[in-house]
Amino acid sequence: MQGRSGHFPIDEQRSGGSQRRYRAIFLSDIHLGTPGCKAEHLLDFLRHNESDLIYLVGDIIDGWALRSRFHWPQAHNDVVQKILRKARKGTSVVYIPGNHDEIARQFCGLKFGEVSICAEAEHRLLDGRTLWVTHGDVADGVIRHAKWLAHVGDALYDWLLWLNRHFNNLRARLGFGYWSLSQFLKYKVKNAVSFISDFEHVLIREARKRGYDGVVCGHIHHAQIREVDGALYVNDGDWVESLTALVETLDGRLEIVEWKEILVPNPPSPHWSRDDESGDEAVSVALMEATNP
Ligand SMILES: [Mn+2]
Repeated sequence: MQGRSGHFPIDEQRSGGSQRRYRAIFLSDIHLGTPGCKAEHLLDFLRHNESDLIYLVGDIIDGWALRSRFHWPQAHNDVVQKILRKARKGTSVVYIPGNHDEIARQFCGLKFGEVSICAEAEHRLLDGRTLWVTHGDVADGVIRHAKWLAHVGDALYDWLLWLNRHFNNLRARLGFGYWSLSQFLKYKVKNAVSFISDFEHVLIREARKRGYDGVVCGHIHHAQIREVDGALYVNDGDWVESLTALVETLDGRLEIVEWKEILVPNPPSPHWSRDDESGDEAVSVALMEATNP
């Protein structure tokens, strides 16, 4: 067993070898507050990866889910805490709300602790190209014009994830590995595939119109780096199914990092006040209140 004293012993014991450093890390669709959120995987990722910049590209805290059922285990607190701690130690954190945490959009232009909240951002790659950073739900006509439809889609998706969990418990009992039923269905369903391609084109067109060389987004839970119409389409994935982050390496390459395995099981649980005397608690409470009015 690893130490669980609440003082991040593993971080400190870790020699430089297993820690990676990047120019920027992009995370989205974490969906804290839902049972589907793989907070332990994300925590493990955050322990092993540092960067000058972190972009939180929307759907970080799931206000829709919290409104109907409050689900907030310790690991979800730990994710918030870990990000705030990085911010305090010098990482610039930019939080771009998505549609599930749209309630945070009222705070755009403000700074909470070291976290700036913006409706969208520009990221300049090492080679000078500029990327428009947005959650991506602006491209989604369904959500913009008929929110109830999106909610129905959401309920179906939650049900699918629920089914997926039980299905995989059964697989595990029979000695099979993890296999994502929901991902499988998503890529098989023709409509979903054409929706993904429409989504890409809409965002690329908008990025071009605004004078960017490409876009970084999330929202559709499908990580990808590719050229669309001569521009760069980059999606950082999610922490519900694909467990992916987007990184820009120190030499300016964009990569998708998958974190399907937890390298350090039973991570220590940090406590608010012990080694964090600044206002993290107030910020977390404010964020939780903002998403759960
Ligand atoms: Mn979204």
